[in-house]
Amino acid sequence: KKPVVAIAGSTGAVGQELLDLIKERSFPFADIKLLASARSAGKTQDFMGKTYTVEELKEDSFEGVDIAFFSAGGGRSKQFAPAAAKAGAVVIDNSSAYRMDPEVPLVVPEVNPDAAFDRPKGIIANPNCSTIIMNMVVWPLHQKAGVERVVVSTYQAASGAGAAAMEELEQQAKDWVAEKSPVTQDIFGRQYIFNLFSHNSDVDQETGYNEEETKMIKETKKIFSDPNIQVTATCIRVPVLRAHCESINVTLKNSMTEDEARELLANSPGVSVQDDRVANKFPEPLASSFKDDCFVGRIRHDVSQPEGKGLDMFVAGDQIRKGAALNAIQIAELLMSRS
Ligand code: 2RA
Repeated sequence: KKPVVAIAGSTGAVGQELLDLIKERSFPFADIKLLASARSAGKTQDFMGKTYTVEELKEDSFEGVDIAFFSAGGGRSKQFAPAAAKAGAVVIDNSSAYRMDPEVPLVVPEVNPDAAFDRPKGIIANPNCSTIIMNMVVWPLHQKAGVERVVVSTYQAASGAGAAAMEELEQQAKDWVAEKSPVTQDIFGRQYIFNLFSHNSDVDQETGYNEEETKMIKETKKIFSDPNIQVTATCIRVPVLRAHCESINVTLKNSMTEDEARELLANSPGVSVQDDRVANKFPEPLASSFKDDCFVGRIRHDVSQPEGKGLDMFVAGDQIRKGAALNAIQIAELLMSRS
């Protein structure tokens, strides 16, 4: 039976990517409901030869819906996901609203697929984009050699802050060329072009960690079902449009050489190795944009550790695809594969 699919937040960057992926991956559906704010209600969108009208997201929007994707912010998820689940839909929520809820599985299909089938609330949470991208390359190493500790530094794209942030980055480039000073600064309140800055999420005044860093730490422990894995993160916003990059250092329990790591990662689902030292060709955000895989390179023995004990690597992944919409669609495909 083909599912009736709803997309709450259909007009946003992730909502639009979900539609693109439904088409691109021939995800089966009997009907699609596009849901958004009252401001967007009434807008039409042509999709696969049919014209759909955006409806206002309401409690009763989910009658007959089988799969409800949410990407409309944590507040909307808190307000409407329970009603969607009550109406019988499986909710796949891209917001942070339910990620740490013990009754809500937090799923990366390549890592913990079975967790998706234990969902007491009828809700499955999609992890934070920077967490997904890091987990995609750390998980195979953790399975094979055991990872004691992860140190990750992120280089996060504008897309993580939404379509408006991407538009402002482009506008700042135009302002710079036009010698407009200061450049347009509505989203981040500072110059973004030719600059970088600590991730714009709130900072814990006690620990000094921001919310993005805390998500990477807590979500990884939940997704890996390993409260003992030690993670620390520094999350930075960089002037790149839609792919996140991450520098990752792991400390291993059991020995693994860089060649073994490279071989393992090359055979890991959803991961592509780009590690050409001769040509100095390694993952880049532009080359990784609009791609499904997470690209990993700079794989090397960590010389500050005994041989086999530590590895350094550099990863790039499309924030809107694997970081959000693709992971959500893959969760839905996983559900369909076992229904
Ligand atoms: C960001 N991960 O990149 C956060 C939210 N998508 O800003």
